[in-house]
Amino acid sequence: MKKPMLLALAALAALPVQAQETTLRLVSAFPENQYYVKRTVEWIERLNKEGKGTLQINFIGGPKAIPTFEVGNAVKTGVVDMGFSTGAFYTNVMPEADILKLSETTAAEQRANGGYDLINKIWAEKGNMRYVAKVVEFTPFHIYLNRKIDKPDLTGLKIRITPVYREFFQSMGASVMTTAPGEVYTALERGVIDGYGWPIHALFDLNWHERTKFRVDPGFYNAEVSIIMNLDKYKALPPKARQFLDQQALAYEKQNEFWKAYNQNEAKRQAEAGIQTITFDAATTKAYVDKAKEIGWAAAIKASPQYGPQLRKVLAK
Ligand code: 173
Repeated sequence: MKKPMLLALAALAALPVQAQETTLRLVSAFPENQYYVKRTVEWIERLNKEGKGTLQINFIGGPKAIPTFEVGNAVKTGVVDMGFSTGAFYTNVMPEADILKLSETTAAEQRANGGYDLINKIWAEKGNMRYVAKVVEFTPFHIYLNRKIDKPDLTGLKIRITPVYREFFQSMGASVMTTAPGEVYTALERGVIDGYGWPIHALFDLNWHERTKFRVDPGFYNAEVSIIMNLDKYKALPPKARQFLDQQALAYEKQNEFWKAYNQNEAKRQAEAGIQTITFDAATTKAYVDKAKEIGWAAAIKASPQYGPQLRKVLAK
């Protein structure tokens, strides 16, 4: 080998490994004290340990950094690289985002049946986003109330919502008010709302159990919480970093069975905290669950005549 070549090789070898390291900034649309967020921060810590020299994620914070309903746009425009959010929080980017709550197939099934690819096609086209992984599932939503009802009728009640619950709750006569999770405690405390829509879990993270008397059973839909990423940033990742991210995110998604036992325990904790369940007779219960689904898909297809029906094929059972 000629001397200049050797010198060039020596110079290459001396390059610090960090030269290829990419750092991505991630914000959470959920409050930082929510367990989801803590679990994701732990995932990031592990990723950062293994990703030295390849990929690092810098957790910026929660809604104090970027308000809940702005995280989607921040990811779309590249103000931040990544978001930890749910579709209902970024319907201002694309109405399709909220349709994922209607998933009856699992994230794993959606990876296999074309659903994950379809979601990514839509997210890329309409949101300039990569849908990296779903990390909360197997989690129904419920109505929580401070006034007792004996049938699925919310007439005269003011209920906090996000887009997840809008059409279903309105169909039961509720008057609705959209707020980020961070505003629910104060709204309950001040009596501004009589109840709220929320998953089976995470009441305790935000102390809402202190201000909640009833939960209506059964639940409906399937909470979806995921990691999303600016598409340009995703495409610009060095191949090794992208592979590493995909693999780490998929490993995280594969732990979703975790939520099954977690949710059972959360229901138990709610009972122990004195939250009473409201149930209906069998026929009313069936009508309630069927109506949630019917109204959800009708709204989805109205909001996205183009993609609603395609999503239904891969999400519904
Ligand atoms: O109620 C909500 O804030 C909401 O839409 C949601 C969605 C997924 C997980 C948790 C909450």
